[in-house]
Amino acid sequence: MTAGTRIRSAEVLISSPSRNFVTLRITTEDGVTGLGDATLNGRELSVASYLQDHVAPLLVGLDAHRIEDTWQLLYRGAYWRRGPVTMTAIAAVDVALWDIKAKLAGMPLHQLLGGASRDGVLVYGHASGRDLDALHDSVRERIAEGFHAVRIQAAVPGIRTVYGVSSKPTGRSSYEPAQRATLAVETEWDTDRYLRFVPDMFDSVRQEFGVELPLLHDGHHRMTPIQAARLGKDLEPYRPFWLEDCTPAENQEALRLVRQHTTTPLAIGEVMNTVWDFQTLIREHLIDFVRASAAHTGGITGLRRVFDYAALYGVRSGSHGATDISPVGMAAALHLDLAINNFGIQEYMQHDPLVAEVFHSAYTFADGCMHPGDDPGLGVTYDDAAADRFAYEPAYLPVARRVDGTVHDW
Ligand code: GCO
Ligand code: MG
Repeated sequence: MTAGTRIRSAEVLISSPSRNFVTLRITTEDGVTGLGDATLNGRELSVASYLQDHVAPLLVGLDAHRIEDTWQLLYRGAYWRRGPVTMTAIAAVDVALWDIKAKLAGMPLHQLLGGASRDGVLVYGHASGRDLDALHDSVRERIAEGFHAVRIQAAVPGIRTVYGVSSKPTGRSSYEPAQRATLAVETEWDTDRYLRFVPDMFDSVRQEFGVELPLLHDGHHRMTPIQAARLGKDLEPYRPFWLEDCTPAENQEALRLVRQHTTTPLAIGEVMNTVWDFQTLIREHLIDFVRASAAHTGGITGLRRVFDYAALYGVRSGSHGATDISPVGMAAALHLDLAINNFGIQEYMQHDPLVAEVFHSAYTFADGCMHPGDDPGLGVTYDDAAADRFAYEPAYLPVARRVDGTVHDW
């Protein structure tokens, strides 16, 4: 090992340009820096502490080039395996080390992952509305911005507030699930109303925008398997690109039931953290798209493992790209998306413009597709001075209760 590539420091950076982000910066003896996204929405400080108190001291002095070995050291060496806090922390280290390696190679990261398999990465944007007219307006906005695929969510008549729907009439940055507050906001839930409404929503959007526009929808873990099977069947005439997180899929076997009843493509995985969480889902062909993110699934190393396993079974990628994935996490996803063969689609929810004051990223969006850019490494830099202007503020994801008061999956 050359002394210059030893890790000199690992700093945890917290900033809140419109929302909270936790970022890890690793610096080598020679002063080469790498960034990793360590943001776990609504539980940010737990990962910050995990990194600061337990991981950073272990990293100092290690060779920054030894990515796989460091991954194994942090995964096996903790004894306590898996879980979102651990895997987000490991992800941050892993992505920062890939950033460093690619910078040292003088190449954009995707070159180290095998090079580009495509010219650009198809992304989907978010459309939502408090009623169907507002949803149509929102779809129109996304199309005007250049999106070729759109996720549709709308308020369900009879339910006060619901996941995925903006509190403002239109606008891309108007929906941010995490609310800055010391207590979680409570939303309402009624599955029967939802199941009756969603096919009507698809019908109205298909009538307005035709059959060709790829449409996606997020069920956000709120259905039982038989309810999900019902919805999947009801949506078949509208040919959704996918139905996302139809059930709380940590019960992987439950998806057998859904699958027996519907050919609607299924996407699952934004709350999963390792390849083990996908083992049955992939091996039994129970899903069509892996929804995980590099930021929560052990980084480039962890997510690549999932994608390569998925490729054996014809399952494609569909990485999580909500606003709680920082530009660093987004860049990591885009480099992987560009390189792998079994890419499907990438979520691009678009950050508030304030985020670009702290994170300067090389990635671009045009004509429905994104590209990570050709800067060496990830192509993202962190502006410390700007970050200092946005202090951390406690924020929580909402919780949901059924109409009788019972806690439900949000
Ligand atoms: C999505 C997600 C997000 C999550 C958020 C939680 O598909 O974009 O479901 O909206 O709710 O990332 O932190
Ligand atoms: Mg989702």
